[in-house]
Amino acid sequence: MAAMDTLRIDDDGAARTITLNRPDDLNAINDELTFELQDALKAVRKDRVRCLVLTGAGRAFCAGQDLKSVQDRSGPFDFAEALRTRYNPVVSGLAALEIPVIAAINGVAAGAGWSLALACDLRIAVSTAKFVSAFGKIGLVPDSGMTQTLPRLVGMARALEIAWLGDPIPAKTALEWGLVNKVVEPDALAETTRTWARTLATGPTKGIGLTKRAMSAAWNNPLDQQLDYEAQLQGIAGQTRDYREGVQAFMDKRTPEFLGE
Ligand code: T3D
Repeated sequence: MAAMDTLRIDDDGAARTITLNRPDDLNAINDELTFELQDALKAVRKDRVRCLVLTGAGRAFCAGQDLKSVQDRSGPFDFAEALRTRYNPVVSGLAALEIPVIAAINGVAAGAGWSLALACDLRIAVSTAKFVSAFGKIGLVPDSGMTQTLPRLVGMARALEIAWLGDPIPAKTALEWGLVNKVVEPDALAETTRTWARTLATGPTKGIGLTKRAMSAAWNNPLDQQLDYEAQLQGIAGQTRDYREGVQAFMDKRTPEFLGE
């Protein structure tokens, strides 16, 4: 993959970490970062990565749209087009990855930066992290999927409170509200994330990916349809080498060696 200006990419076995790397601007999202992130997600698929971690360099996870760069926009700006070409492919790209995606939230997450964290499957936050909707304070609508992810996680009333009042949500509250899976002290973030990422990257990747597909579809399916969909996906998982290995390892009383196929 070509070197990137705004991202750092590190591999640990089949786990990959993408680090938003504009720490002087709290990893705020400029045009270049969105396009590099789109390319980085395409590379994840191509390189057969089995777990992805998204994190930020420095003291922030991500402060959302780079508000310094919007000053350079001239004339009437096409926000809809900007979202469709810049942010939306990133969010749908994350959702389409049939591997676990973990946000390692190392500090503040605001605006579309928080949306990115919400677009991940699992979230581990440091105890000093805070979450700020930010959109409302500048007269915008939450975007990059936040109007869907937030009410699904916390319910409509809390989602609207977050969007309208805009008060920063501390990590402790985020945990209580189900916005993050785990809160750790800052010096434990790297190790906790590595442990989860290694476990997931050496798991039965096909079954893990199909589980994500099934649970995502469940939002829109009536029960009968979902039961049928589970049966269909089990038909695929049951044909994998990892399923046979899992059963064999159980019989042999040993740890299974999953290859992700
Ligand atoms: O425009 C479109 O294309 C549509 C898409 C929209 C998507 C969006 O994300 S809209 C929302 C954009 N984000 C925000 O409105 C967040 C603005 N920032 C903040 O509210 C706060 O900075 C934070 C809550 C993120 C952090 O607060 P704090 O107190 O920890 O830090 P700070 O002192 O406010 O900021 C530190 C520096 O980072 C400061 O720079 P300076 O003064 O030291 O040179 C600040 O200007 C800079 N910074 C923070 N956020 C951004 C930023 N620079 C550019 N863009 C930012 N979003």
